[in-house]
Amino acid sequence: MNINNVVLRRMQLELKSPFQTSFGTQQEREFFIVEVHGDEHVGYGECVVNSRPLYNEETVKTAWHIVEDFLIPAIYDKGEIKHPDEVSEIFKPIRRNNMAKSSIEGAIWDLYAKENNIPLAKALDGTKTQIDVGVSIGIQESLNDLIDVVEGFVQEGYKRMKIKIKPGKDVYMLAGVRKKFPNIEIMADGNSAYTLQDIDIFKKLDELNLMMIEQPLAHDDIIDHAKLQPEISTPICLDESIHSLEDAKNAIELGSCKIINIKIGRVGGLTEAKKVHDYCAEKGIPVWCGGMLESGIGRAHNIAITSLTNFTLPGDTAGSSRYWHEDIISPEVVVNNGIITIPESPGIGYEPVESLMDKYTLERKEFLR
Ligand code: OSB
Ligand code: MG
Repeated sequence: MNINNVVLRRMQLELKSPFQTSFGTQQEREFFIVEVHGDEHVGYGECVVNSRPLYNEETVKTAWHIVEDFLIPAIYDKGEIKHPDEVSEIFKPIRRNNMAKSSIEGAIWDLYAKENNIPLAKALDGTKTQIDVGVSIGIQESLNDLIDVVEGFVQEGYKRMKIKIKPGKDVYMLAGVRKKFPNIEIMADGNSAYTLQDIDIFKKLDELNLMMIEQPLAHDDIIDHAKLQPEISTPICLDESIHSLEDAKNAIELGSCKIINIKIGRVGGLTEAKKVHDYCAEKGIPVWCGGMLESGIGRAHNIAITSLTNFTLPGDTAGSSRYWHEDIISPEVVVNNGIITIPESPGIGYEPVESLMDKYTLERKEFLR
């Protein structure tokens, strides 16, 4: 692969409705797109970082700085790259900054798949042709509001409802939803808002037949989660705590979780995400693909990795229309009865629309080799 030029675009999209988690509310989604220009094709990646360092430590500004000043130069210094698995090796001396690394690595995977005329899913050795999807629902003002939102997504066919919780908006809200919908798949996401002191809350949630509870305890913890898991029969799923294969190994070894949410950006790219997937498969730990309120470009990468066999649980990869009035790709991501069909065209399989890309671009910078 020859990489002749890299373009960064800082963009902003407006969410259809505000998204509230235990760490804050979001209406605008600021992020950036990486384009890697080869001889004949362009590969696209999305930096799924947020404007503020509330989910993890990176921000749009820090990630842009790392990509501009360290990662692009590292790629240009390397000379020719034959396979995208080499990218994580090239980035190894640079500590963490996983979302920054993942953005450019993802673009190089897309370019590689396009140059080989195969779908990204196939380049990753994915075999599924369709994937099951769920939806992530932000914290709502009232139980009635929450029930209305859940009802809408049940009607649309989503395979599971992930409901965000925080202290004061947990047992009451979830018990109310469970009562109204006795037979649907429900899970909770605590986004690190609790401690072991909250054991009574977890015991009550444990009675609601939830698929899992995602990241209830601290964002950097695996010890307390290992203490909590034996106290409840609902599986714990880790999100924030897992940044690498190493983290996944430690968490599984300690018994901190029974399920892992894989986010490509959080683990530093598709190569590492695949490693986490393969290890979990070996250990009998099911995984699913988490989302970061991506545009269609990041979403396309999520869809591609979900084609791997051990992604057995529905992910957060909802359709474009769940988030945006208009997405920046064509076709948009469509969910039919809770299912997305994996595209068969080369690369990510959805074409960024130049005019829409320009419409939502706040800042564009080119880095010629
Ligand atoms: O914890 O999974 C999370 C969004 C932003 C940051 C963290 C999380 C989320 C979501 C949304 O849950 C998932 C999505 O629909 O993209
Ligand atoms: Mg989460």
